[in-house]
Amino acid sequence: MRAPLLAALALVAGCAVPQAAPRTAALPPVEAPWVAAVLETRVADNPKVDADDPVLWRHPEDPSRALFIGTDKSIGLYVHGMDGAVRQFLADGPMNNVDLRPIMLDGRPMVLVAATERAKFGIMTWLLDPETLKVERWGHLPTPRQFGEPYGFCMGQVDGETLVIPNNKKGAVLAFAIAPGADGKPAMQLRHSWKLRSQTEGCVVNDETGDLYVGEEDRGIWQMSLRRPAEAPRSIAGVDGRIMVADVEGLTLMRDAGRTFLIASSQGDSAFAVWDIAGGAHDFIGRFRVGGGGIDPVTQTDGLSAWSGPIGTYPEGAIAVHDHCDGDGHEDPSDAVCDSDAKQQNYKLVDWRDVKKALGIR
Ligand SMILES: [Ca+2]
Ligand SMILES: [Ca+2]
Ligand SMILES: [Ca+2]
Ligand SMILES: [Ca+2]
Repeated sequence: MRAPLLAALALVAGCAVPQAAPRTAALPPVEAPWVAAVLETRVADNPKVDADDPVLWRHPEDPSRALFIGTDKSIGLYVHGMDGAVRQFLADGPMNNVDLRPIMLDGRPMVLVAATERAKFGIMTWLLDPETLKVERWGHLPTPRQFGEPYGFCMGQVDGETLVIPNNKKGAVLAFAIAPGADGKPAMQLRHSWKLRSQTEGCVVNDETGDLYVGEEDRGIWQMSLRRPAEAPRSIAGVDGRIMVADVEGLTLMRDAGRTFLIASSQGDSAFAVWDIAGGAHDFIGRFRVGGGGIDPVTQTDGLSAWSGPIGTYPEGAIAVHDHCDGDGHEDPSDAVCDSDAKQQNYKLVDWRDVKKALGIR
């Protein structure tokens, strides 16, 4: 496995660098209406939660059985119930981004949860049992030494293979196939690699099309193909100060009535941008912010995760978003100042119907 891996990493270094993302003249940011969060996460015994990236999940047959998992960049992984309270904490080291996909293990349906691990440099994996809703450690998979600290992360399932996709602060993106090894522990093999110019982080896979979307924090959003990995990355949206204000952070997909929406965190102005990507087009729909309704506003938004269709008490879907500073709800939503040193970072949950209403999506 070592020789092909080294060859693949050499390929990463020599891979064609895509053209610069388009930049437009200095126009003001596109208006972003406020959407109130429905609830937020709470960690009663840790005032310094260093939240970064969430992922939502629900039982395939029972939408009321749902979870809300979030990384803590300093200490591990929190599993929340849909009321925001902590169900489980896994002290498995500093985690950056998290994602999940269903897998079969010994003939049983399980959910593979995985996150980039920042201390030992690798991918930490857990198994979520859909019947007990318990998350248990599965194993740590080191990423190649030359890759350095794995940073952003997402997963995909394309043509029968489950993929774990870490990226790093130099813009290298690696896609590994992951499966149980002979010992029952996870094993992974490098499949594809790409190289963008600068720091990448947020990413998401459209399992239906095999498209991978990666955020290059200072430059914009790129689309690569897991089915045609030799194709050069294509620019979907540049950091233009209007729709996207650096950094580009989390990326997620929401499917609704035959349409697929790409949603991105515009961290620089604490907003979220939405595109309709059905049929390979990327039509900009609008932007929104999260705040109001008695829950403090989301600022310096980082990771996010959408669940399409019924989950918990949300009949059409929900979006979990990171907030860098959890206030008491009495803030002026237009005031982005919040003393994050004194506050916990947390995750807010938004009802997709409220986003649709705000953006006029029918
Ligand atoms: Ca970042
Ligand atoms: Ca982040
Ligand atoms: Ca806040
Ligand atoms: Ca709050």
